[in-house]
Amino acid sequence: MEKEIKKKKDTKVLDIKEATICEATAQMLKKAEKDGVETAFHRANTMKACPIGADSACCKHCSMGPCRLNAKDPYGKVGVCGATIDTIQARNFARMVATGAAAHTDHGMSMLDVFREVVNGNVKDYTIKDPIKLEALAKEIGIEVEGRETEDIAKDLYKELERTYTQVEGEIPFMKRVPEKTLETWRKHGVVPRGAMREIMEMMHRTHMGVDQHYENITKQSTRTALSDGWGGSMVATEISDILFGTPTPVRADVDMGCLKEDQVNVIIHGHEPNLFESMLDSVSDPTLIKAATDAGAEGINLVGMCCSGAEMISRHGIPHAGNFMSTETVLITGAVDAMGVDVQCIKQGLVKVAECYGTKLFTTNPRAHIEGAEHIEFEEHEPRKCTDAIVEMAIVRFKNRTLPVEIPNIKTTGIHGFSHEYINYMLGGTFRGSYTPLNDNIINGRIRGVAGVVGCTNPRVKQDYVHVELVKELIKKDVLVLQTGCSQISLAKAGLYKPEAAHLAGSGLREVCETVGMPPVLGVGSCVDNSRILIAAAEMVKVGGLGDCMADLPAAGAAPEWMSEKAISIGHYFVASGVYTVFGVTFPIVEETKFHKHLFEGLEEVGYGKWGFAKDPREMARLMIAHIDKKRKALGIDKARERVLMDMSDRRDLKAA
Ligand code: CUV
Ligand code: SF4
Repeated sequence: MEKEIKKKKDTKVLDIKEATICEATAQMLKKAEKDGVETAFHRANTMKACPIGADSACCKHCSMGPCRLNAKDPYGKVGVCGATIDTIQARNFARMVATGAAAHTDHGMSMLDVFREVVNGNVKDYTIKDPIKLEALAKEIGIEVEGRETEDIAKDLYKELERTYTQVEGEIPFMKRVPEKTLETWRKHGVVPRGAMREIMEMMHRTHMGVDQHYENITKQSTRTALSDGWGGSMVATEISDILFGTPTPVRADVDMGCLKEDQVNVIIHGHEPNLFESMLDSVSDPTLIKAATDAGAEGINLVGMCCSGAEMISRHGIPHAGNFMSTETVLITGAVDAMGVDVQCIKQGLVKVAECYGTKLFTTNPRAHIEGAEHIEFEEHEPRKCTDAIVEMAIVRFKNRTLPVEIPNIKTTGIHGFSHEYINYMLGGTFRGSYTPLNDNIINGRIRGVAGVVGCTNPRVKQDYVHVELVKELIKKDVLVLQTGCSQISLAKAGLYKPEAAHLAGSGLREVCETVGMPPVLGVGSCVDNSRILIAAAEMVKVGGLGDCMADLPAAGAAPEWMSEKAISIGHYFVASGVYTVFGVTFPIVEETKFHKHLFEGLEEVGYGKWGFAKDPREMARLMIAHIDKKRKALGIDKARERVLMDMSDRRDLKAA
């Protein structure tokens, strides 16, 4: 009996080697065991995912249910109202898109709020850092700029971009950036977004009990909603943040937990909105606060980012980054974090307990996101320093009272981050002829096989970072240039792929391009909302010419190998809608062999969009993406060029060897 109980317990022990390939996180998980601390890794280990939910075979949209269908016999049963498996799955999927899109668009709208207040002179702590981008953007969407003051242009830009959210009829402003043929497809299908608020509202309406009950029609609105995110709210968030805080250019920066400093006051910002982080940047540079820190016995104040806030700040300013989504709890186990300030999205409630264990001060700052057990100090754009100064002051107090031993993993990797689409343009084309022509040329001549976006979260249901790293390594080995955002960018940065020297891991064609330009084979472009940079780059590639006339023609693919959030589903769907083959890992919330599954995985492509794909294994994922890229190369008639260039290069090597 005794033995049996013990055995049962053992099966619940977390196998750290299977949980993560991040050594710092592994070290902290070992410490967690010693300290008796629980994290999401442990909870995922003991809590089995609900199998019916995992298949999206249940509905709780009304109180005649909740209804459960049978994934093994999907058409054997319908809900009480008669809803079929396709309706139920399409509705669940649609609501994930709506929630994800709402998160991104609400974030974007907050950035636009700050912009308006800056332009009107009501907010003085932020300014317009990139007036050149402001003007270029205004011009691009049809605002008169010639001979006008920046302030006037900015006012018009605000009014124009507000339509992204509030417009009830017509097309959102950034539709002007979409390649003509792609836009034509969207118009034909009636999915050009009007305004994000309208699309999300309609999506929620249509998924109410007894409204839209045809999976194809539901998906149409999912598409429209997702596009209002990618080409709407997310794009506004990126562009306005660049205008206010600066457009990223390459910058050297460190990642991993070794960025924490034992002898300094460590402050972490985790969440998504750059205004909080920017203000914190000011706070930690304030001489009075620095003096307070040194008076408390610290060598200084050390500001570090995490998750997407961090990905955005490492890209824009080279602020060190301590780790991605699955490391936010474990980083607190170091005992070195004096304060963590969070705003919105991807903030685990579990942080409260871990913070408590180590006496770390955890602060919520956004009126949208309080957490029971965390102290709330509201962040207010008109007086941002009030919040961030207070957090630093509390961090100093915690530093002074540190009692528990600190253990910081001595692991830190350096790399180059901050490739905005503007910079990619400049890097490849040079100052005077900045353009995507050289990129297109290198794709056409076959040195670069194609382009992939590898993005998204980490998830305790799979080994942290492993799928990201293996997938990207495989892609670059096969000459696919990889663009990255969010937690995936951090996974690869930790693995050392952001060093220009990592070019030696690339295939000979891609390596040659990287070495000529001096860039790493993997380009980090920022946070999740910055996936819009990848859309803009793709649109630019179409416009430059030679690679077909719509985005679906490009030899390109996308992946979110360790996704977990509803935002990821919205991102995936706007990439698919834009013409990209997008492969997700971990799990896909749909029963196979249903009409809805077929619609997403095949049907959409047949009518001119991209399509969804799924694979758990990174090599299988790479295989699917590369096969798609090769299919597109063939359709473009450039498959032969690649065979030639590869032949040339090995010939040249042979010559050298001889
Ligand atoms: Ni917005 S959405 S875990 S922080 S990438 Fe990271 Fe990224 Fe996913 Fe969240
Ligand atoms: Fe069941 Fe239909 Fe109600 Fe959903 S909407 S819970 S399927 S009765």
